[in-house]
Amino acid sequence: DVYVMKDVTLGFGQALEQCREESQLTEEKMEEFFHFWNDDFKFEHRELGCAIQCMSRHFNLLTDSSRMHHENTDKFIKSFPNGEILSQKMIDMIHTCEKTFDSEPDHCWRILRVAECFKDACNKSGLAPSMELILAEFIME
Ligand code: BOM
Repeated sequence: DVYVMKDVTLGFGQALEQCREESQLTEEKMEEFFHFWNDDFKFEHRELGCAIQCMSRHFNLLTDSSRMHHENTDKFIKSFPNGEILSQKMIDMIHTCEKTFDSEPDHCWRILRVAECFKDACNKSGLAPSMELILAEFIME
């Protein structure tokens, strides 16, 4: 559900700082990863795709061909509270998106398209956490 998605996103976002420089993602292009779920979040900078690739690598979620590593992604999602209720669904959605954009040879661009497709799929299935929910995390701290 949306609470699990919130936790997984925020966990994944922990790698942003390490990856920002390597991906040449300026603060101007993206402030914070939790904006990912904002309705007006833009999927237009190739550097964002490179940053998501770097963040995925940080958690060992990619294969040698920069596709999702299913087993490691399953373990990663299940490392969050109640992750097991969402793991297979998320993996299926990401994999379906990967197949749609498989002909894109540039890893950064392909991953950017996959991320956008994943977000759309989450919105359609009611799994996207609202920004209110994400921000509540920071207010409660
Ligand atoms: O083909 C490469 C697969 C990489 C796809 C990454 C899509 C995810 C976008 C970022 C949102 C992340 C929230 C949680 C990710 C858990 C895997």
